[in-house]
Order: sequence, then C-alpha cells, then structure tokens
Amino acid sequence: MANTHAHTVPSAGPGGASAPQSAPHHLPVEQVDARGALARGEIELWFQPEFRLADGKVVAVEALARWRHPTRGILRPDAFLTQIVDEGLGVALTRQVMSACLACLTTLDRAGHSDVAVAMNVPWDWIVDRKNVDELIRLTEQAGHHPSRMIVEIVESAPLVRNAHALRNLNVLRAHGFVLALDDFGTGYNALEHLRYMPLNYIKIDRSLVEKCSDDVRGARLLQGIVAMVHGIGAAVTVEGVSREDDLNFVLALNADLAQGNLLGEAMPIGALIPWLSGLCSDQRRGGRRMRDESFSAMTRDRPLPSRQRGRPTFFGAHV
Ligand SMILES: [Ca+2]
Repeated sequence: MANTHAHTVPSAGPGGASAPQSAPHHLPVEQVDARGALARGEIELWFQPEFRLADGKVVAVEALARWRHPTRGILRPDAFLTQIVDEGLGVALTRQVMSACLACLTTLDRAGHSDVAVAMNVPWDWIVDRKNVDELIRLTEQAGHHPSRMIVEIVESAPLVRNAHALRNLNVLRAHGFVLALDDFGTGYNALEHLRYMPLNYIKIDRSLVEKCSDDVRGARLLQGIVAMVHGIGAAVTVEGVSREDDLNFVLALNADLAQGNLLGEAMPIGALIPWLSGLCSDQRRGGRRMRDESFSAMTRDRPLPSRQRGRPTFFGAHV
C-alpha cells in the first residue's frame, strides 16, 4: 500500500511503506537508530488482510514493518525506512521480512488458514540480485510452503523496468510459482511500461487513486479505466486504501478483484491476526456478521461472482 507521493525511497522499502492505521510518529533523523533497531529485534511485522471482493474472503495478508520503539511506541515505516535504506540495510531487513512471512504461513497453517497467502514488500534493487531470489526460493522450499502462497510486491521504479536482471529474476520467480504484484500503481514511474513487460499477477492500485473515488467523476472514470486496462492484460486488480463504504461500493461495481484498507481490516500483529481471522471465518461460515465488516458482508454476500471469474479457480496465480 501506498506511502505519500513524496516518499519514494520509503515506498520502495522492504517493510511496506504504507501503514495507514495510526498517525505518523516522525522522528528527527538524528534520533533514528535504524541499525540498532534491527539488531535489537525491535522491527517487527504486522499483517493487513486483503479481501477477495467476489466473496468477502481474506485471501492474503500483507506484511508491514513496525518499529516497537522503547519509548515512543509503535512507529510506522515512514518514520524509519528511509534511514534503513540509506544505511544499506534494505537487504538485511528484507531477509528478516522473508523469514517472518514464511513463519506467518506456518502459523496460518497451524490455525487452519492454509488458504491464506502472505505478501512481502521488496525494494527494486532486491529483485535485481539473483542471490536474493534464490534465497527466497530455497527458504520457501525448506519451510514446506507452496510458492503460490508467497506474494512478492515490487514497487514501480524507474530503474526497474529496463533492467534485464530484474526481468529475468521476476520470470524465475513466476516459473517457480510465486505470485508477483506491482505495488502502489499510479504513483511511480513508467507505469505502463511496467505493465507491458513485467510478468505480473496483480496490480495494486495506489490509495491516492482510490480514496474518495466515488466523489468525483474524473477520479471514478480514471479508476474504472485502470481496472479495465489491468484486466485487459490478464492481470488482477487489488485496490488499496479502501476506507469508506461509498468507495467500497464503487470498486465492487468495477469488478476489482481484491481490496485492502482500514474499512475492511487494519494491520495487526500475528498474535492478533489469527484470532481475528478465525473469528471472521467462523462468522462467515454461520452467515453472520461482525461489526467491522458488517457493511462489507452485506454488500458481498449475495453478489454473484464476476463473469470473468465464474467457474475458474480463484487462488492466487490463477488469473494469469
Ligand atoms: Ca505493498
């Protein structure tokens, strides 16, 4: 999910730049001891659910970095990710994220949620290095998880699309069965070129194009066109930043595939995610509703599957 437009470096970071749940806790740069935070294990991952609009099921959770600061509480990535990247710790953090995502899959399995995938954010320079890709393949295999439950989210960036190593490595991941998503679409560079050349399963439309989309005609038409364009190239659409019921109604009408946002479910630590997910699934099996997703359930319960998905497998990776 998106950070602000001005923060392209954090946006490209491994921990997921967006963290919309609380107000930013900006620290002066001199107070950000990113290296120490990593070394002390203070950077942790929270997980935000992604919902399939066709039936309201949670099909994935996105891992988002949080700094459990000893005196300032939980900090969002925009408070520290720039320093992590600037100090050359991006790969180290991504390695930590990768391990935590695989551990999350194991926890999900044990709780009976083996149909839920995990999305990890990677910086563009991570994908350029074949060693990183091989490590992901090896660790996923060692953990005993199918690659289709690992979603690799790559933020669009100018150096990426013409980088032969990056494209080769993306194709390697696809060939192994990993799911690839282009992150924060609409805020980066050469966006359409990414769509043309990269082997993507999902395009995540940035929150800036989604928020209040139902309020103005231009915004609505723009979003409608993007969804149609992405579907036209055989990829699926994830809509980020859904925070109002009107906007959710609109993206439902557009036949977007997945949605994410505070209206539907906030990021939470793994210890909170599992009971939340189990409660939601239990309620959905009973046909009941929960307070936070009441409107969502009501809107999706009787909604037929979009024709392009009817009769087709809807697990990740099946769209392309
Ligand atoms: Ca992301």
